[in-house]
Amino acid sequence: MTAPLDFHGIRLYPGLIDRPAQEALVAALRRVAEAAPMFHPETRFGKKMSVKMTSAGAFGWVSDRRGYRYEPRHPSGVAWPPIPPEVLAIWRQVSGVDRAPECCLVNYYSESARMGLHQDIDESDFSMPVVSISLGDDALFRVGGLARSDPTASTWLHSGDVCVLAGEARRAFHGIDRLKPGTSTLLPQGGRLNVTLRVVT
Ligand code: MD6
Ligand code: FE
Repeated sequence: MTAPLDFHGIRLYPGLIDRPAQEALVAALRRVAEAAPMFHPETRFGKKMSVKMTSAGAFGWVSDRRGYRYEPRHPSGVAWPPIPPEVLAIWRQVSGVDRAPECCLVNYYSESARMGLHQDIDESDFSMPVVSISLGDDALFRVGGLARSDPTASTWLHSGDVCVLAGEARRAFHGIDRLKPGTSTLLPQGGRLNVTLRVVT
């Protein structure tokens, strides 16, 4: 495995996952979504998010009018399915920590979906990294600093790229400004899947 690039403090592994492995990941994520169907979360202000989400693992990330939080069950009441082994293998390859992830959040972006600038700060141990996997269409990823008003830098994430938020960058603001539709043939219906892995407790 080649050394990661440093993008604004984030470790970026361009093209870490080859096409056959990407296809295996998509198949595994489809099985996750069969057990725990994707849904459009609402923000605590009652506005639907543009991405659809589901999770695997001991905890899933949910958001509704009560706010956002980790929950041990899908909104339907079923337990989240286990994190697929193909996904765990990527965590072991890049995370640099001995603990296993407890949440595998799966986000689906249609061509018009986006993700506003945010921090991942709902977890209790910030010495544990967040690992993120991109599948499908290219996405413009923006990364800033620890304050929302800090300067930001942007880069395109491609299918098969993996990034790791660790150390100083663990709590950096980040978001997805837009997709570039039609840039990948991985997902027959187009769009983009993003998987983020986290230790929650
Ligand atoms: C996305 N990513 O790539 C959104 N969070 O669709 C994230 O929100 C993210 O890429 C934590 C760590 C890495 C990420
Ligand atoms: Fe995030």
